[in-house]
Amino acid sequence: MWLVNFTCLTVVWTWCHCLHAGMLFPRESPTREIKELNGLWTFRADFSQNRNAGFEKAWFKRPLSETGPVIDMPVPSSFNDVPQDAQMRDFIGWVWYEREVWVPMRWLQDQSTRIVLRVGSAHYYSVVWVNGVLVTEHEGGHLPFEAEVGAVIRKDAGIPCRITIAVNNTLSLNTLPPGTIQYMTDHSKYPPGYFVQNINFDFFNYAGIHRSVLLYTTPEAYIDDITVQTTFLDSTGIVNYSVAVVGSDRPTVKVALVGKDGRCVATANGTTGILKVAEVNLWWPYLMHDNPGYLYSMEVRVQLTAESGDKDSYALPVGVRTVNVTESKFLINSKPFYFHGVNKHEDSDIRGKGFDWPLIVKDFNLLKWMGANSFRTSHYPYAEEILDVADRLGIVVIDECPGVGIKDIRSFDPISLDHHLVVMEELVRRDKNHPSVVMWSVANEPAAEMPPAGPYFKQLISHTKSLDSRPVTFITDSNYSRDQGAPYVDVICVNSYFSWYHDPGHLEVISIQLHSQFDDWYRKYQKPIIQSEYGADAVPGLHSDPPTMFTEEYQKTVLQNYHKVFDQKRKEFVVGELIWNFADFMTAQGITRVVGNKKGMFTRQRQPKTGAFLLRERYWRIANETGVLPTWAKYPCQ
Ligand code: BDP
Repeated sequence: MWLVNFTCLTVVWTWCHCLHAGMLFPRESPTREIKELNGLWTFRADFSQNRNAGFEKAWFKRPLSETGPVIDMPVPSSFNDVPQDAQMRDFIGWVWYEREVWVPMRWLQDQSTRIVLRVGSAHYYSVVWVNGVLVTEHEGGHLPFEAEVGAVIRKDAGIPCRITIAVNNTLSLNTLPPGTIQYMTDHSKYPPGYFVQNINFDFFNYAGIHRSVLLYTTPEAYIDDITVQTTFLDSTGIVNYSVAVVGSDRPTVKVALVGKDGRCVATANGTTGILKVAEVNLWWPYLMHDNPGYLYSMEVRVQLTAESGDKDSYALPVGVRTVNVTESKFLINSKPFYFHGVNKHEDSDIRGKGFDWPLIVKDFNLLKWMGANSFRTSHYPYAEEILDVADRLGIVVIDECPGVGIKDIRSFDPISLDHHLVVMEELVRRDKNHPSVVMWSVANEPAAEMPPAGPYFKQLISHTKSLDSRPVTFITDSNYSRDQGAPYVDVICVNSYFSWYHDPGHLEVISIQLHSQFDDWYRKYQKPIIQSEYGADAVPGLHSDPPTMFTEEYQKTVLQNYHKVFDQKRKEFVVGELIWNFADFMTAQGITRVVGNKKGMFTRQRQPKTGAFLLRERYWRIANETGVLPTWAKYPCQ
């Protein structure tokens, strides 16, 4: 089918290769430069009947403005809400982005400079050309991809370099998240060729180039990847590292660990090794220590011989901490950790899922204000920059892949599984070094009761464990006795909406149902449990007493009823509570959504509802009770 026939594009690479190995976040260093390509790009949506005109007429071969009308489109941003046009908002198919850029002469003249084009993320399927030459393709939103483009650019030195990116947002049974295209063939009801995109997840399928596009350089012999794993023994921190170097057979690798005060605390040589740090400053979560989020800088230098100067250098932030799970506890640095946090979305007015620093900083300020110590990246990986901030602030993260809405039995086939395995590899490769990331989530609310779910999740979870030592979970809404995936996870994460989707309006049943939920799951699995979602919609400004559904009072009362049970069960085996949701967010239109999902503690514009104040009191109280709250952070203090 034309909308999703991505594979026909695959070609034999002659010019450049896709990078399958390391995916270090681009950082400037004495040997690396970055040129950001954010700003206004030229844009056209392909409204042709088969959505394939761009490929048939080779729009990538010439400037986009020469093949038809174009409009301005900001990058990064979702395209949907930017034009004043309902057709664009709900567009399905290929959209085309283009930007011309001057590449610095010195990059081109020095033949040994590698020039890499990197897209932070684009949703969903992307094809990239430079000066009309195909340089890479990538399947999946939310994760970065890149291609080495020096050879292509050098061929046409002297003219600006033209970057064309075609992005297709069509979801099929084998994409993550899955979806289906439905053609409406009853011509008494629909015009010829009419189709809709069906999805089984509850957020708007925003699309476009969502994160930064960069050109960056490395030397020809370069640090391709770094992996660290940390632990500690008494007061000594231990950092096991390995460095992958490409472009040199026997490189000399020197590693130094530098503290916040600029003092070097450990050194080592070689592509693998151990750094030992006396009197280590451990990485602690926010509100668990006087000095949360302590990061060392691991400075890696590569020389071609022991005598030569630095060929390449890269500084990786490193937090020294451990994560362990027992039958009833989640331990960080061997101390019990209780998640009092939120589920989020990358979502805001106009930009949709587009990366936006003011929004990100505001959200972290709100988390700190609330006394939240954690969030889950529901329902897909968030921007790397967000994880960097979480590392620095000590906010703990459950890192989720886009395995959301897997409800159709046909999506449990080998093609989907293969792709799901690749996505987990890309996710772990990207996020493995972030101390804030304490657990991987492989999916949200899959149809775990279906027979194929068992083998599917067994393989997915064991593959994820083979990539990294962190605990792995998936998020369930199934009954404990029918869940095919739970036997393989380290922590049970349960979503439930008592008195909302079940027994709507009956607040009085929350307590009994929540007790049963926890006791049933624990009896069956003896694993720690996180309430990974709970909540109720509240239209801001809507009030009623006694509480009725959709009012701020009802939302608050649902939370209070849940909290009473959490307070009993957290003395036993419940290790966390994550509210659904941090803020209101956009969804597809439907009769259960009033301009989006309104379960936020904050509005979409980040103003607090009544529930936000309730959670704030609670989270600071919990932090106080643990007895480790630093002196600077007593509530209410700010
Ligand atoms: C949960 C889903 C979440 C939804 C939420 C809701 O995991 O994505 O937004 O329900 O309906 O089951 O509000």
